[in-house]
Order: sequence, then C-alpha cells, then structure tokens
Amino acid sequence: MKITDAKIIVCSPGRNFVTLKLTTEDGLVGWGDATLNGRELAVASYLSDHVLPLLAGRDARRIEDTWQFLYKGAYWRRGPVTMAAIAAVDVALWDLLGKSLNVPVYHLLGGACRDRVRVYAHATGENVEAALASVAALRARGYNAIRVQCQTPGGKDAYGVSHGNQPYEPARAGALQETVWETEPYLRFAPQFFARVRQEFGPELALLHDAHHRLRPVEAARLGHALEPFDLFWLEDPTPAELPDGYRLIRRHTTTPLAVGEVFNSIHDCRELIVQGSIDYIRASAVHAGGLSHLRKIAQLAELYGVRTGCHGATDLSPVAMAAALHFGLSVPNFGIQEHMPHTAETDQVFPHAYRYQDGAMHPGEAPGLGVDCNEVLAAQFPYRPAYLPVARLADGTMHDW
Ligand code: CS2
Ligand code: MG
Repeated sequence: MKITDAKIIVCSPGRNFVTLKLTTEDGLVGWGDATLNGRELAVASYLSDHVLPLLAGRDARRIEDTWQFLYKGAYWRRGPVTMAAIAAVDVALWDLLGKSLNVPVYHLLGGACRDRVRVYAHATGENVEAALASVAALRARGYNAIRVQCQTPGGKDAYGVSHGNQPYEPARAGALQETVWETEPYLRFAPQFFARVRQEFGPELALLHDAHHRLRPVEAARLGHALEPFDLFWLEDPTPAELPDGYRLIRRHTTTPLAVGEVFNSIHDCRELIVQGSIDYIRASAVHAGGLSHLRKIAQLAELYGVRTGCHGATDLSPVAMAAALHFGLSVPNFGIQEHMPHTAETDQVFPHAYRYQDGAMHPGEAPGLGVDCNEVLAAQFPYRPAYLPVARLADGTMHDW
C-alpha cells in the first residue's frame, strides 16, 4: 500500500488548522492534524519542506517504522513542531490502515475497553453568576464533568473566559494580546468561587479547573489544599511542568488530583512526573505528542503507575485530532476523561465526521479509519489568518506564563 501523494491543507474555518492528506496507490486517503496553535506555519513548513518529500513510495502499513524513521532520521529530536509533524503522519497512517481493512481505528488499537468516552466541557464566566449559568447550561446538555473558569473580580482577560456569547478561542487574529496576571487575587478568589459552585450544584458534579501554568509550586500547593473541600476532579497545569520537582512539592501538600501535559510532545516530558507519582492524569494528545503510536506508549507507561489519560481536546485540535482522541479514548485501558470543546459550525462543515456527543459522553463511530474527512473545496474558502496566543505579564511588566 504505497504512499503516492502527500499534501498540506492550511485553512481557517473560524480558527487556523493544518491538515495532512496522504493518498495511496489504490486511492485511499488518510488525514492527520498538524495544528500547533499560534505556530501553525512552522509545522506546515516542517512537513512540506522536510517530511512529505520522504514519504513518496513508503508502505503506508509500516506505521511504527515510519514513526522511527521520522523521529530518529531527523537527528534533531522532540519539540512541539517536530512532534506535531510526526503526529500528523502517524495519525494519517492509522486512518489509512483502518480504511484499507474496513475497520474503525479503535479496533486496530486493541478494541473497545468501554462503551463510550466520558467527556468534560468548558463553563466560563466574566463573573460568578455568568459562570454558574454556564455550568447550568452544560448540565442541561447532559455533561456530568465540567471545567469551570471565572474571571477574578477586578481583573480582566482571565484565561479560559470567553466574552459575550462567543465560544472561548485564545488565539486572536491581528495584534498580539498582552494580558496582566495577578496571582494573589486569584488565590483568594478561587476557593470562594468553588465553594459557591459546590453550593449551587452539589457534590456529584465532576468539577475541573485549569490554572494554566500560572502558579509557582508553593502557590499551587496552597491552591490545591484550599480546594480540597470542593473535591475537584482535577486541578490542571498548576505550575509549569519543566520542573517535575515542583509537582513533587505540590503533591506533598494536597490530595487535589493533578493533571498536566497538554504542552508535552514526547514520553520524555511525562516520564518523571508519572514515575514519581506526582500526577493523576496525563493530558498529552495525539496531535502534539507524536501521534497515536507514541500516545499509546505514554498511556502504557502511565498505566503502570495508576495514572489515567485526560487528553487535551480544545478547539485548536481539529476534528481529525478529536476523532483520533475518541478512538484512543475508547480503547485505552487507563482512560480518565476526554476534553470536549465543540468546534464551530464552519469547522464541522469543513471536517465532516462520524463522532457523536450524547449525555456527557462521545463515541468515534464505526466508519472505517478515523471516520473524519476534510472538504478541500470548502477549506479553500477559509484562508489562513495569522493569529497568536496571548502573552501574560505581571502588573509591573514582568513576563509571566500565559
Ligand atoms: C487549555 C487550552 O484546553 C485547555 O485545557 O489549556 O485552551 C489551551 O490554552 C489551548 O489549547 C492553547 O492553544
Ligand atoms: Mg489546559
């Protein structure tokens, strides 16, 4: 089953996506997502200029060998750009294999370990009442796990808070947005806020919260401890994870479950945190961490240490990545939960897909391969627009983690 054509489609149906299309000699098409939010063109170039020319003539069924060829053959290993490029090829090859055998990808990953994939949605609010209303609306749609982000009173441009009734989309076209971050008001507000959420919605609802790398380890330990009465499902990215020791410190001070890893791009980013027992959920995704082949290895390591998956699934991961995540989530034994940020209608039109949401869970469907397509004619109507993630500074202008 030789690869005869490979191309990149960069489009922007509501936000930018980079999609890889592989075609085989018998006319099968496989899709991969290569979207790296705010750095899309870097991955498009890495693929177009350095990877796609190497794929022509390769046997599409040699998935692991292709992964090793692209990883070891580059000499310069790891990093978000390289691993997103490898991921796109890997996911497209799994799509092709499923199509060639006329089975959904989850069958190739060992078959279903569950009937459906539990998902969590995003509730946001510029104030407490708006955030509570957002939770209530998601409850009404059947979600039983909800991430809640609320603007700290007196602040602005809080991470994860959408404005108006627009879905949250951090990357913005045009000028780079600089936001101001203040830790102390947030540390005082968050426990009060979650006390209110629990009072409003009771103990059963799974509540998640994303600190988005903003805290120093001891601040994160303080927050985790203060949130213990509210029994969070997880506290995400409490501190930048380049320092695994920081997670060990947090772990010593709180039983609030910890989730990390959406910015990870290989098992080497995850290993120490998993082996040290410092985290409860690993958030690495099939699009940023080297594809399904590598994500499976991360999950297998995590399984040995009782760590569960909680894959990233924001809107900057395309429906191709969402489909891959659902096939993975259906089949991985140590599944935790899957993030679900519904895409815009435009995106869903460009990327028709078999996956469906129902009552707080999703299923990838039974279509051969991933069960997702890319309408290239429609995609061409939404050309790329430069858009960047915001940056964060402290009030005195010091650069901080966004
Ligand atoms: C977030 C994302 O989904 C999440 O947990 O951390 O919104 C993240 O900020 C974006 O995916 C960055 O592109
Ligand atoms: Mg996050």
